Amino acid sequence: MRGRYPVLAGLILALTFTAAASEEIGVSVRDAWVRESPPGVAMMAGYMALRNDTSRSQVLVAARSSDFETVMIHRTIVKDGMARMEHASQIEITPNASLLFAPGGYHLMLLNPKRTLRAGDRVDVNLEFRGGLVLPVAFEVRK
Ligand SMILES: [Cu+2]
Repeated sequence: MRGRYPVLAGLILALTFTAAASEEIGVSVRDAWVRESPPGVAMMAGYMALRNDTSRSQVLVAARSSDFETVMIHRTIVKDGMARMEHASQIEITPNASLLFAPGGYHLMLLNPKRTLRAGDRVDVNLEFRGGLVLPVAFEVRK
């Protein structure tokens, strides 16, 4: 099942500005962005589209950024009409599938920024997958 396509797709993605790809793990990210927070709010949410072009499951187990004290993987769920956030210790991306981090669903919870981040700024986040592999992703701060 592991043909040339995942490698080729990885190379093409690596050449575009916002995309990050790792041939080693065959996982890529596009449209990575962080929502700008009002002044004084020490919490931001990060969104992205993750793609697994390998023929096996990939498991995201952690995320880290030197711009934040803490980064957690969260999921917003609505129960009995109330929205709340749940911590996800790991997220599986099934083979040849995409997983969306979007408002109202999965997001990276970025806590206690170490510098002021405004629209247009860049935040570097390392996504860590089971097996010890790390995928660096550049997130753009947007309004
Ligand atoms: Cu959250």
